[in-house]
Order: sequence, then C-alpha cells, then structure tokens
Amino acid sequence: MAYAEKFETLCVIGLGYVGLPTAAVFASRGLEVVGVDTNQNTVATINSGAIHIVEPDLDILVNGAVATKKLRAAARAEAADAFIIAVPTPFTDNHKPDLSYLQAAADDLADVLKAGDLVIIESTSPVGATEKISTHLAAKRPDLSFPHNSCMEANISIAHSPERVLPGRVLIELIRNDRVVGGITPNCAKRAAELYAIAVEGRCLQTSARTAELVKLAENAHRDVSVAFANELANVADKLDIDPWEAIRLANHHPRVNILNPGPGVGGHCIAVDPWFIVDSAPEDTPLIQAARLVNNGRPARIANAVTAAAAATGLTAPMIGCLGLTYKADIDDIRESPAIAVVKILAMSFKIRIAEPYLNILPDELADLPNVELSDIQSTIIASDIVVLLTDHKQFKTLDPTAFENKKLINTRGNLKKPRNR
Ligand code: SAJ
Repeated sequence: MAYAEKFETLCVIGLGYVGLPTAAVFASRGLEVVGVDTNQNTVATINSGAIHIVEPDLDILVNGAVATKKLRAAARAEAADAFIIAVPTPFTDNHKPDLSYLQAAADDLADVLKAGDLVIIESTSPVGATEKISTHLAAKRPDLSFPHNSCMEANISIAHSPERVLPGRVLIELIRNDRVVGGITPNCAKRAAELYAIAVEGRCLQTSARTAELVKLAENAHRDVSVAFANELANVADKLDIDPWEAIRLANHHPRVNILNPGPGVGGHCIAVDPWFIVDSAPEDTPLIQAARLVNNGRPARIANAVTAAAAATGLTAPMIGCLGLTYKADIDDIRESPAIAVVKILAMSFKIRIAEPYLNILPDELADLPNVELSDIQSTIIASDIVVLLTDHKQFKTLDPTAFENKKLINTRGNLKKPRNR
C-alpha cells in the first residue's frame, strides 16, 4: 500500500486540554491543521486567535498558528493525511468506560477517510478500544481496508498513543516527553511514530495498541495508588495526633522512599477516572487499585469533618467558612472531579461559605444554586471567614502574608511539605 510520502495535513478531533496544544504544536511545525470541536464557542474562540482554557504559553502559540493560517477550527472533521482523536473518555455512574465521544469522533472522520490515512487515538482508553474503533470504522467504510483484519494489506493505519502531559506543563511535556506509540500492526506503529517525529523531541517507543492502552492506565493508576498511600498515612497521623507533613518529610530522607503529598483527594479527568478502566477489565484482580480509589475518594469527607470539628470549637452559632481554591490542582482552571468541590458540597449542608478561586469567574453549576455559597475575592473571603480552608495551593494563596490569617482557624489541606522529587 502506498502511503503519503510525508504528512502535510492533520485533523485533530477534540480541542480540549490535550487536543488544542497538540494541534497548535503541529501547526507550528508547518503542518496544515484543522482542529474540530462540537462546541461552537470553542471553534469561534480559536478562530479569533484566542483560547478557551488556561495553560501557560498556549495563547501565544495558538494566536501565532491562527495568524499564519496554519491552524483553524471547524465543527466537523475534514480530509487530512492524519487524524488525532483527543476527546474525553469518561466513566458511567457504575465506573464503566464511556466510549461514546470516541465513537462519535470516529463517525465524524469516517466520512472523510481515504486510503493511505493514519488515525491515532490519544484519548485514554480501556484495553481493546483501539481495535474496537478499527472495527467500527470498517463497518462504516467497507470500501477501505483496516488493520484489525487485513494486517499488512490495510490501507488505513490505526494506532493508540496516549497523551501523558501534565496540565500546567503541557507544551513542554508534549514536545519533550517520550511517547508510547501502539499500533494495531507494527506498520501502524511505525506510521504513527513518523507523524510524532515531526513535533516530539522525546523518543517514540513502538509497541502494540493493547500494550499502549494498558501502559497509560498503569501510569495513572500508579500515581493514584501513590497519592492514596500518602492520604492513608495522613488519616493515620491525624488519628495519632502526629503532623503528617513532618512524618512524610522525615521518611523521604530515606534514599529509597519518596512519599507523595496528602491532600483533599485526587481530582482531574485522568487519575480519578483511569484506574477504573483497569478495574473494569479485571475486577477480581485489582484489590489494590480499587482500595486506592476508595481512600482518595474518602478524603473530602475527612476534610469536611475536620472543618466541622473546628467550627464547633469556635463556639459560634453560624461560623463563616472561607474556602480557598476549587480547581482540582494548583494554577489551572480545571474543576473536573475536583475534591475541593466535593468538600464544599459537604460543608454547604451546614455552613455559610465564601469561596475565593482566582481561575473562575462564576461558580460551577453544582454550587451555583446553593443560596449559602458565594464566590468572592481572596481578601474579602479571608476577612469575612472564621475558618479558612485552603483546598488548592494556587500561587496566589502561597504568597499570602501569614498575618492575613491572624485570629482565624486555618485548615491547610495541602500542607507545607517540600515537593516530592517527582512532582
Ligand atoms: N495529588 C496529590 N498529591 C500529590 C500529587 C497529586 O494529592 O502528591 C493530586 C492533585 O492535587 C490532583 C490529582 O492528584 O487532584 C492529580 O494531579 P496530578 O498532578 O498528579 O496529575 P494530573 O491528573 O494533572 O495529570 C496526570 C499525569 N499522570 C501522571 O503523572 C502519571 C499526566 O502525566 C497525564 O498526562 C494526565 O494525568 C492525563 O491526562 O492522563
């Protein structure tokens, strides 16, 4: 099968935290890139040269790519040499992977797919999803041949290359991180590695699609288990009246120990979700991964209990609780699966709450209708509150003068630990 000599056009489906930076980086390398999103506002914002998410330096890159006409956004997929799918893969209420966005993206590109094209799934996926998408596409396009059933003869290449970028460092990690590139066939992996070689300085490690799927899930489950260990230790230390931060800092002096930071729980669309994809594949074989999820999901209630105890100790009938931060981690605007929101929801059942969140202009939907919850600025939140709960360690909070908390009870869920080595 003759493939295009080189990749000149790219269609990136899903313009979120991964898809948009990916589209912009490839555009900056000279490819003609169209980014696709079902949200009309997102399409309009990007076509105006602006961005709809907070990520360092992304605005400059997108603005330049749009100005030079290398990048534009559209509502539907368009013909291209290669397609990258970067749409969400959430879970359903009973923790099963929801592949509906992935299938919708495949349906969209199926109409414009042509012989010689490469399709890469970057969305985190349960093992077997890439082959399922190949089967799905084959059913829609019987005129083309696909790698799951025609091996080297296929005229479409399909691969899974999971994104591994850390929000807040996306542009750096997109270029510098090694990539795992898993093809349905070795030829698919080779083609996908050729595409990434245009933009990625890290190594492109070729493997099968199924292995690449598990690798990504394993990375995030590993992180979840590691944070769960820190959180479990914090639960124990709390009960024994020991400062968990001091205990962990001292333990980390051991040359082979590197305990992560406890916190209010694990949020984000990745680490709080992906371990369930492994559990779903092998429920009986994953007691550790399931336990980690339970430990991390139990943290918001523990924090809320600590606040309730502190509130009782004030002797006030209606103490005001000030919450600093709502996003799932520092210095970004992402609130998906945020444990800070879980804490606020519990506290809102009993207290009046003020929230300071420098990365949001309005309260998230799940808090917006609560009459006793109000979004405010940092200073007014602290001044008006009897108890201040630091939930997200944004830089705006870290630089606050400690005297701001005089006469307040401060509950700092992010502690004062030095950063672990791999954070
Ligand atoms: N957290 C702690 N204590 C820690 C570290 C993290 O409580 O010591 C919490 C954070 O506050 C946050 C959650 O864990 O709520 C997740 O944050 P994170 O910084 O660990 O990770 P994410 O979700 O922002 O990004 C992860 C990364 N995966 C790994 O580090 C293995 C990133 O490389 C992936 O690309 C990303 O998931 C993804 O998209 O899958």
